[in-house]
Amino acid sequence: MPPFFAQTDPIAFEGKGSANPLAYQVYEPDRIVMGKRMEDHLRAAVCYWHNFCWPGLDPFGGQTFERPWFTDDMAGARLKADVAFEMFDLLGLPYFCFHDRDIAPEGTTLAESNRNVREIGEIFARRMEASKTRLLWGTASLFSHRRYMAGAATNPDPDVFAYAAAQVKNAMDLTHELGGENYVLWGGREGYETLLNTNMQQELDQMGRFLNLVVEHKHKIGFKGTILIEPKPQEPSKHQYDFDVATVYSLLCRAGLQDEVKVNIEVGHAVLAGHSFEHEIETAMALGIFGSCDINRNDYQSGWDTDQFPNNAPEVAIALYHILKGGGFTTGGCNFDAKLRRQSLDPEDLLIAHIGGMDTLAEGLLGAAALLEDGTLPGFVEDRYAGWRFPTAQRMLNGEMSLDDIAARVEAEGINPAPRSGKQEYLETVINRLL
Ligand code: XLS
Ligand code: NI
Ligand code: NI
Repeated sequence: MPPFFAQTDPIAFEGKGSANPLAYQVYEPDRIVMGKRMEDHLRAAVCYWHNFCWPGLDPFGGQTFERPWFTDDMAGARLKADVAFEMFDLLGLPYFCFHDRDIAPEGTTLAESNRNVREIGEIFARRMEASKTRLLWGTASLFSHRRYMAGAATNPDPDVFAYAAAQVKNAMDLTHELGGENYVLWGGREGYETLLNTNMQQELDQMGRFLNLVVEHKHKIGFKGTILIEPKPQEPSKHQYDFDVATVYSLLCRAGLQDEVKVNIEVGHAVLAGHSFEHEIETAMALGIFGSCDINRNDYQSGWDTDQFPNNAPEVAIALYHILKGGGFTTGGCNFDAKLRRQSLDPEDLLIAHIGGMDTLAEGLLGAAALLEDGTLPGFVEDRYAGWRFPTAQRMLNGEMSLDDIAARVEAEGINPAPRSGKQEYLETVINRLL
């Protein structure tokens, strides 16, 4: 097979100021930042769907990209797998991610679809022997086919629930065999269009059972990776049940799975939910369910999930500051769930987009490390809560004191708290000085 990309040498680090668009300017995998290699901090992944499947359509126009593998058959799927690994090797990034339907066409029966997926899985396994790229996560597309138009796990028809479960089993088994480090569930159509035709309690029960089936299967096959739910508030449904991190946590508690499942937080989805990305990260950290990230950006004006490549290093720095402060990634990483704009037709645009994204992440990582190493910010927060370290405060927190006890103490000691400045503007100047 002739190469798809004109570029044949792996993308190299050339440093800031290089005029070569096909070189990293900041991302240096081996550079040590806070005692750890950049590559190991960021654990970046290339996604299959936006790069190799999306044809460039928008609501008013169809395909803009011409790719030799857009044939909808197994020959095209095999070619696509080869080009995918060609790109992974050029970029030298450590991970990739896929949906079952990204990698192989749907057959006439589920058995045939599963065989197609497994055949491409064998190509992946072979290519992974010679490539450094590993699988960050696999997932199943339970949202594209019309059978899922009213939901997968939350469909009113139990046969759809069963079909989705069978599809997930195949995708999980393949993810496990390929050494995937996580398995993702994004509830594409798990939500509703109108309450007029919806039994919400029934649908939430179904969703809880489905999640438990996934976790039971994970333990049955000995999959050591993390099960992740990816929150998103709307799109495609008017309302999605996995709206944001806090909503997912309530679903997990209802299903008894808060210690089994974590979240994959996407930047653009946080924005659609009316949150900042760092809000979602910090919420997940506080609830003990932080897992992984889909790194992209939304256009702040459009109100859609525009899935653009990240290009704002200070924004990324704040997010990575919260991630590093919380201990960094374990099985998770930064998956570029991002696509080209539909006018970016050239194969090299795929490379340039990832290179720019990686440099933004690397710059953000350096910024996050600067904030942590300087210590002003974390020190200020620690100091702000220092009163809670005293024994009397601890006794209020750990349940040793009742309302009566606390009220008596306030009277006896004449407690009369003096308000302290929150110093927001000062902290904002600290950030601007360091980033
Ligand atoms: C769509 C989601 C999807 C998930 C994987 O908005 O981001 O791409 O990441 O199903
Ligand atoms: Ni995503
Ligand atoms: Ni998205």
